[in-house]
Amino acid sequence: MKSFKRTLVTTALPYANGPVHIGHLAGVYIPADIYVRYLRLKNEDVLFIGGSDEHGVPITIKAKKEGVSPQDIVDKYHKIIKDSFEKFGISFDIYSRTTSKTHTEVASKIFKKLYDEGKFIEQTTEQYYDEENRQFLADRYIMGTCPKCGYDKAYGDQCEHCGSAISPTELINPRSTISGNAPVLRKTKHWFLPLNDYEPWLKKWILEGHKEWKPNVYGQCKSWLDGSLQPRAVTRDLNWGIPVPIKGAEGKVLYVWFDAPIGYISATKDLTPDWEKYWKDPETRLIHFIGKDNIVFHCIIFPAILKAEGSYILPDNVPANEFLNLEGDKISTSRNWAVWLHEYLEDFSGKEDVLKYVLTANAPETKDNDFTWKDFQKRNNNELVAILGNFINRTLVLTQKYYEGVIPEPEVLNDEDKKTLAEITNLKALVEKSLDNFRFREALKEAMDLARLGNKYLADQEPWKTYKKDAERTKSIMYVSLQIAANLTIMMEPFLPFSMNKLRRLINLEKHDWCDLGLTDLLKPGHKINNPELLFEKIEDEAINAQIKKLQDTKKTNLLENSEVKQAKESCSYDDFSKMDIRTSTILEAELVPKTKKLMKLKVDTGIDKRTIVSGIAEYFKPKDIIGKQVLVLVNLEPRKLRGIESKGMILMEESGDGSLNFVVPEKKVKNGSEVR
Ligand code: B3M
Ligand code: ZN
Repeated sequence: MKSFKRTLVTTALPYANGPVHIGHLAGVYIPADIYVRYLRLKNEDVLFIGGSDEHGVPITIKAKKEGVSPQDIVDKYHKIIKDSFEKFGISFDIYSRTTSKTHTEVASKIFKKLYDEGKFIEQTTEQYYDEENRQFLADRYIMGTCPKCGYDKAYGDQCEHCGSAISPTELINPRSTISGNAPVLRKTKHWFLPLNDYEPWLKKWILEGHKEWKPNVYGQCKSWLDGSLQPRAVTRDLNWGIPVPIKGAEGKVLYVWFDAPIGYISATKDLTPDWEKYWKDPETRLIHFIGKDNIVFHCIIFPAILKAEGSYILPDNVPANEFLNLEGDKISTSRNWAVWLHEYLEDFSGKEDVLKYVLTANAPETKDNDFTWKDFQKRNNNELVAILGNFINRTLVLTQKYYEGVIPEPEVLNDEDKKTLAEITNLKALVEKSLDNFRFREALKEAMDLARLGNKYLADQEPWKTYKKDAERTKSIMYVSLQIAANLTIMMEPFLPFSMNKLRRLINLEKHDWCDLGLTDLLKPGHKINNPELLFEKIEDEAINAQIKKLQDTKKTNLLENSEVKQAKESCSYDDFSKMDIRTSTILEAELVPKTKKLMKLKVDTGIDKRTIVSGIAEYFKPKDIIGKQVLVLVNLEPRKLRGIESKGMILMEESGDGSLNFVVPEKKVKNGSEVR
């Protein structure tokens, strides 16, 4: 294997058009943070780069929606994102932004160099233009009917109904989402990177040279390279972004996917005057942590840009993750279907490590995974509290109780003790191997095995029993347990940094390097530890139910917002209408129909008679709540049998589209049997 002197770790730059959520964390930021903390513990030379992606159409769309400027949007969300990462303990060396001055300079310089060296091709194409607003329309600003499925709200780049990728000129009846008018085609000039020219080189570099990349990453690259690569436009007609730094390109900006990855370079430059060492010395190892939707940009397009430029190194690995779903549904910013980091930090203050733990234990490393609040609670209570927390607590409490917090001097260690201590080194090797290969969930499981080992050791040795009859044996047991606890502060540090900080404080231990992991005298006899405190607390149902309720409310709001008002039915004559005999009636009795979910059996007074009606309202109302209620009943509907009960008539209900039902009632109480006309 090639040896490196230093590592540069980058994480995808989140668009500053919304806060970050658990999907971002699980896919990108938590694994990157674990990796970087691990390398730092090994005293390696490593830089950890992050920042906000502040250009591109997503920002302008959000600005339009909120009626503010793009700059307002990025200022707002950059701050929210940066603050929440900081509180959560994502240990960036710099968290920058692509609207910085340095970034404009670096990106412009790279573009200019490629342009001057003739690395782009110029092409004039026809693009949709909004004449009223005098601007070219980005794909997302054009809507029309999908040529594949007929959905009439398809976007210029994709139909969200059938999922097909489309190009704006394929849309039937296109319209500008800005003015609502039909756009016209107008000629415009752009610069393209001829990716096709880089195809042979990319094939060799990735398909032959990087077989070790994760199968999901390698597979996606292969399918791109097996198709044929096309020239890619690196400029856009847009009024938000880095101006194209050449004459004759007024009103045009760099394509956001051209400038965003260059953001990694500019951020490094803002961080250190030594930045070139990290970007141009082949002894630097460059690693991009990203989500699966960014693979083509990081493995194909950005490397092609760097290759064309000529003086930069290329990524050594791109450990992209799959997606995390939330309670069975795809996470979606626009549908507010997410657990937002800044909200989690408020709702679960002091439990940053719990989310890190759960999202690592359940990371979507090889396939999409699901986050559920119940699982979150279970992993906290059954793993963090019951395994790690329990081991530490028992060890510290017993040390306090038996020796007033002073580490005992063991006379002899028996075979079991020695075997247990030796196991630390074995586990260390496993954790290292997993981390070196970006298998974080496996690494975490192996690190937890050290706590499991500690628990088993305590349970087998039973110091609470030996204490009464064998003082020497007890000392050995406690000594071994304390060394395991001390080693946990190193092994768990990359995963649970806040908790290990606390644990070090509890046992009065300074921070140790990874190379000390495995030492069996980290805590020397005579060393005094502090009073025990709990490392993790149980999470009660109440907190979890509140989160589940929040999501349920989101679902309801979405349903209501997205439910469309149905088209009017065909017209009917007055005669048709007057055939219906609708009367005010009062519900006298109500009971659920056994073995059904939806049906309720009602006895109603229609003023004409007292009759039975079976109604599909049981999911929305409780019998006791509707008795005595005045309602409207279609009394001359043909009787029919439901579950063996004859139903005569129908109660009129309003259906709002969020899945709920409401009774339609007279404004004030009236005589039963009054007609509705
Ligand atoms: N902002 C897309 C995303 O947030 C994009 C990543 C840029 S990485 C250089 O998924
Ligand atoms: Zn479609």
